[in-house]
Amino acid sequence: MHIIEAKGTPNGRRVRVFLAEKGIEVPAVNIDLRAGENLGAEYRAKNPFGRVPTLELDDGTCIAESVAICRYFDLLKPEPSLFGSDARTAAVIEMWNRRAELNVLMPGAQAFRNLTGFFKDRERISAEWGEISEAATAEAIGLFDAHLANHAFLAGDTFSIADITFGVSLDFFQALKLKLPFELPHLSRYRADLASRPSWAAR
Ligand SMILES: N[C@@H](CCC(=O)N[C@@H](CS)C(=O)NCC(=O)O)C(=O)O
Repeated sequence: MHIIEAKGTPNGRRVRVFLAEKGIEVPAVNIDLRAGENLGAEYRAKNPFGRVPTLELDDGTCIAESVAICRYFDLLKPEPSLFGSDARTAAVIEMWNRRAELNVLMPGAQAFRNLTGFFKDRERISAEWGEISEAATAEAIGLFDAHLANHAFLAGDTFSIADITFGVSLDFFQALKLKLPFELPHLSRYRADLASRPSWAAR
């Protein structure tokens, strides 16, 4: 079993932080996104969407999508629970994880791709769409900050997959210097708490 990934990418880091929380080690096979290794026939046979990470099992099964990979390991090793172990907790975690993916990670990634032109050799980009996406991400982050005023973590008192999605996205966007409200007060407290977890060093 191994994970095909590209160091420095946020989706790969989501899986790596999750595995560190669980205390699970999985070997990595790194590929070069800049060189387009993820777009070649060999990789697309494993993941036709050409994105990383992909978990390749010993029986040849390939599992892509970061959350699907995390769920696989969560079922193999349920403790500590990062997806919630009762109906109410699991639903609240799912709600926040989807909010983090759909309202922060996705538009922020669009801002990154369209403002920096990092993949302009392989996709059409629009600076205007980048700006719209950046503004949408900033607006969503404000809603997260307000929620964090009264909650230690997104789903309440305990750390979950939703915090991995949200916190890893913020770290990535800050490193890229996207114009987002990183200094909001509750967000700053929350991010300091995330950074103090040993798992947060995972890349
Ligand atoms: N929904 C996927 C997204 C995967 C994704 O977009 N990965 C990025 C790196 S973080 C990628 O492979 N980019 C390469 C490209 O777009 O060519 C997941 O959750 O894993």
